[in-house]
Amino acid sequence: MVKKYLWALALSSVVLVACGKKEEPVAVVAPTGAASAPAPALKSTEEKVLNIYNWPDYVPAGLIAAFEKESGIKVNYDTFETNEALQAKLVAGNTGYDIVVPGTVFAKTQIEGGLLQPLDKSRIPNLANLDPALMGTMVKADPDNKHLVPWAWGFTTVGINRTKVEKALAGMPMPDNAWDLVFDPKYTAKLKSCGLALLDSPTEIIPAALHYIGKDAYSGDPADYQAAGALLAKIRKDVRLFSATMIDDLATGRACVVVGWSGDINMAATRAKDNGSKDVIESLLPSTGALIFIDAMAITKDAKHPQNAHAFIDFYLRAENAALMSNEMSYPTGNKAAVDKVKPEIAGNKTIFVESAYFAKMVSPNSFSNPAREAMANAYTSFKQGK
Ligand code: N2P
Repeated sequence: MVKKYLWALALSSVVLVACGKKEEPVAVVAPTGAASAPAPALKSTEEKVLNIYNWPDYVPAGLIAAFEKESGIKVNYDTFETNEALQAKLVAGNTGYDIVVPGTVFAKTQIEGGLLQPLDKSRIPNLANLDPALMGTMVKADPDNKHLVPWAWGFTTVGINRTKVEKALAGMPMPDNAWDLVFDPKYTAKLKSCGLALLDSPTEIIPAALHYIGKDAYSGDPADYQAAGALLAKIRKDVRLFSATMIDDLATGRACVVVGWSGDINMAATRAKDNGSKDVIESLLPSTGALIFIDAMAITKDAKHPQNAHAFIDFYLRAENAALMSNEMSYPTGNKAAVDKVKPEIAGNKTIFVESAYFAKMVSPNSFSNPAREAMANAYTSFKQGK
């Protein structure tokens, strides 16, 4: 039985097989820290306000209200659509935000640049609920796990409205590698009739293109960016949308094939059904692997309400709240204590909690150096302008 979906379990599958335990269903074990009641979080002495800046469609309904009710802290919750947008705000300074949620691919240079402050872990007892394997991979961006607490992880991949795609392909078989649907002109020429949409962000699209042509998605070589640009130029005329509203674009039929985020594609499927559509919307698992991302909460260097920020982080790390995120937003949680609270249909969805064999194929997040980000931005701008 291959049903290993937690970050830790996916990584440890080899060990399980070696121990001859491969027939056992995966037991999701609560970490020892979660079983005993954690020490209560320290009280905040600040004005009762907290300013959060997170991605859209990422927080379960009612979670913020529940925190406000319990803590008496008023939360102002704003959203940003790309890592680039958050980066620009942080670099400009005086964001007014206490908590921000960068992808780890950007967080490394943000930490190095002093834009984020170290956490006071004595104020976050529920850190014990986190999956040590995931935290272990995050040290690449955040040595000693001093600044970042995972909100969710997921992957950038290809999403389709299968009903519309099959119609547009008119008998042409689906490719083995789903990335072909968005990067091979043979397919995009046909799919442009029902709508190809790409995330409107250089650091989402260029790494996927690099990976498609067999290069390191986090390459530091300018020549690789030229090559990615050359690939993208060939599909430019077939792109309908550079999108910041992917869930709706897919759910309402503005797009039939996208490069998007796994959970958003799954949310589009649910939204389409809720709207009464019979079309089948799917998040695909390209044979050469999708690109993993990890988004993490961090406290800005000039946060006015750091104690409130710690209180919210601890609140979010309660097992039931982290599970709610997976259940409602279709992203896997990095909270190990939450996993047995995830609904079976979410835990069993292989495009949310992927199986270990597929997990092993995916591209792990790395960090973009500042020059690499610049190269990406340039390649992307030329692509978008069609030059
Ligand atoms: C938005 C999820 C953001 C994932 N719903 C990409 N960082």
